[in-house]
Amino acid sequence: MEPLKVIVTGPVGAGKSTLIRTLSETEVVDTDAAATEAIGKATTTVALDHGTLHLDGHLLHLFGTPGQERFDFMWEILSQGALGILLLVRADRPDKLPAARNILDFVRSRAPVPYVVGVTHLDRPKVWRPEEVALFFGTPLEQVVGFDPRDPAEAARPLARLLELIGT
Ligand SMILES: Nc1nc2c(ncn2[C@@H]2O[C@H](COP(=O)(O)OP(=O)(O)OP(=O)(O)O)[C@@H](O)[C@H]2O)c(=O)[nH]1
Ligand SMILES: [Mg+2]
Repeated sequence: MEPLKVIVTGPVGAGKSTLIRTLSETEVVDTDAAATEAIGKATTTVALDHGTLHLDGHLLHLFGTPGQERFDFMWEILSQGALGILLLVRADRPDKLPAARNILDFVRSRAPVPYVVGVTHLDRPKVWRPEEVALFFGTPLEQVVGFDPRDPAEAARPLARLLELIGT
């Protein structure tokens, strides 16, 4: 089975590493290090996450990026050969959507492939609905999926949608 490379990207704390830990069928490689800035959590990805998953007859290799801009050279490296992009954004942090758009534009300029916007933290107060996130990105609503990356029953949903868009 030809592995299909998917890049999981988005701002700090969106849930990229969480998603890969929830879904991976192989031992996850992560590179979380103690956060040196106040980012609302103890650790942050400094290079990449890697995990694998069988989904709808495909073998996916998931590569998670760092969220911090100072590691943007990794966005470049991890974009190479990606066949799909999953951009994660927090529904309760609309102030971070411009940073998310910056990452999406960067990755799509290197890998012009289908993308899905995964909206996390929908259980929190004062959230943006997926419809509003879709409007922000100018993305069709069917490319925007609300889900909880901590929940094994939901975590594969945005990836299933991405596979439909890739159309393999
Ligand atoms: N309440 C809530 N918490 C969530 C949700 N999704 C993820 N989290 C939590 O939010 C945090 C996300 O952290 P990470 O998975 O490290 O985020 P990341 O995107 O890898 O961040 P960086 O590597 O720092 O860029 C974790 O503490 C998760 O448990 C959600 O839908 N709701
Ligand atoms: Mg991470």
